[in-house]
Amino acid sequence: MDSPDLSEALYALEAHHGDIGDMTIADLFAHDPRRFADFHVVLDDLLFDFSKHRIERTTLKLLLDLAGAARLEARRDALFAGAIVNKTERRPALHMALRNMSGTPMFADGIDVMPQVLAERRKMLAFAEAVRGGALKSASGECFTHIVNIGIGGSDLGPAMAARALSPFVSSHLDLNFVANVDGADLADTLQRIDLARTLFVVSSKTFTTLETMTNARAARQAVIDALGETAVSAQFCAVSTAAQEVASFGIRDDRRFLFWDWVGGRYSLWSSIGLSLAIGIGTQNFEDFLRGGEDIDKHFLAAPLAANIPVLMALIEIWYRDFWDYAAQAVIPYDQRLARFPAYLQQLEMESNGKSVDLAGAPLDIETGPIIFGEPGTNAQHAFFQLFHQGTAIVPVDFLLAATSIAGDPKQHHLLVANCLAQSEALMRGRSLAEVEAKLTAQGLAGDAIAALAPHKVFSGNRPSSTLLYKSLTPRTLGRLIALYEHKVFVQSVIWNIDPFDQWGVELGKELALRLAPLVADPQASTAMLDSSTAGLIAHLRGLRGP
Ligand code: G6Q
Repeated sequence: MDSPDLSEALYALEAHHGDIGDMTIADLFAHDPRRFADFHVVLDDLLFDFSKHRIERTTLKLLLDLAGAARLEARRDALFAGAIVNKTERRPALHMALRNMSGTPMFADGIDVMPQVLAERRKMLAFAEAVRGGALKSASGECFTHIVNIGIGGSDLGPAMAARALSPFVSSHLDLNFVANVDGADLADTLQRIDLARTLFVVSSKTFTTLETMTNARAARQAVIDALGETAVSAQFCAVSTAAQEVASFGIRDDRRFLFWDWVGGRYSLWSSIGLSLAIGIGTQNFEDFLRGGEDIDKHFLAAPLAANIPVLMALIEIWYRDFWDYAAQAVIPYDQRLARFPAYLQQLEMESNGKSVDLAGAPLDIETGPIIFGEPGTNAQHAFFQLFHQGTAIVPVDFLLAATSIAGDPKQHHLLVANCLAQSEALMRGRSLAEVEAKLTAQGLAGDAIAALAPHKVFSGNRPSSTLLYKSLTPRTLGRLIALYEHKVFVQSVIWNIDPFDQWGVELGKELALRLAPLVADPQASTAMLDSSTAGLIAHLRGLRGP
């Protein structure tokens, strides 16, 4: 944050925050009949409503000045041009190449990556079709009916989330499973549900060294050997990785290895061969539509003026709350049951990317970065944590995601779902004053002292912000659009905060310590004298619980 322009833009926003502190969102609507018209953006069937926020035109102008001071457009163009944006790992972040449908050259390290991207995509989709259509048989000559993706983090959350989101598009004869946790229960429960003889395991790991994935992959291989014999392994396994050599050493045949590249971050890899299990489920046309959705947003991000650029607006509004209002959390509430895993997916995308406290040069930041992201589908969430949204002391801005029509759901039920979503954003914004509560209780016939006792509990302060993303229905293309919107939002924020959104060093320390502790947990005699007293005490109690 040492650029004078940036400091000036931040000061201007700080001063503006002081100026509009008392203004409510309801006031903003009351004073401006054009508010919705001016505070929404439409991109095909997708509408982004950002009118229910504590912002006015000046706020937007100042936030856009901030983006200008951070040289957002130049940084965005550098991202697409394959510049080394992941500074600490010295890599570009070119996941947009994976959804480039025209093959227009895109460069990493001066080399056009598109020929290899298109070739690998063709190879992966041909394999997916062979599995789906039954041309590719299991060791016993049967069609595959169960697919088990073994991966974790970026090699799990994307395909698992998308398989659920697009379940109506998954062939009914295919059962998609996802095993991630090193907790053996994850694999054991999956093995219970499937018929091994008709199961294809997809080992998904960028590095092919990840403890959880390799442990589960070895256990799955052993289960196949035990049930079907050693020779079945080559027929029942395939792999997705950047590490061709390690995949070969695991015993996976060349024609069953699907590669991607260093310039694809794990949490941005669903667009690559990491999407194999999804592609098997939904088929080539739907998978390509999903990629097209991502490409739609790339084009929008590159071409739309910043003031009408959805990921830019999403990012700037969140920065407004994080850095000037000190709101520490952001909720994502899909009123779309099949997006149940979308908040978890975004937790990784956003919190791993922007959960940083030093800038690109390694200097400590003097500004708050990524908020805590959480969410659950509505209406379920209304019956759980929405109480805090409406009446808690913390203010949590919400992104509502809503489909106009349901795929394969009852239309009447869908009307109720939509009404609930709209009601929540209205209630958060409008609130209910003490006078309104008292009038309501009086109309219900309550006496004066009963009203005085109850009324404060029924007041809603309102003035609680939300955005709504409204789309026609949850198709593969819509899902691609939603994911890419959030990806670019995260990137824009990283530019303003001047942090590296493509590394994740914060996950390393725990991994290292786990490796050091594993032998002490496994061996009841091993000394714990070098540990802190809490860790040593926990291990002692654990040993006691396990018995001799
Ligand atoms: C994502 C992270 C991380 C990664 C997993 C799995 O951006 O890098 O979540 O995806 O640790 O790594 P592998 O794919 O290498 O097994």
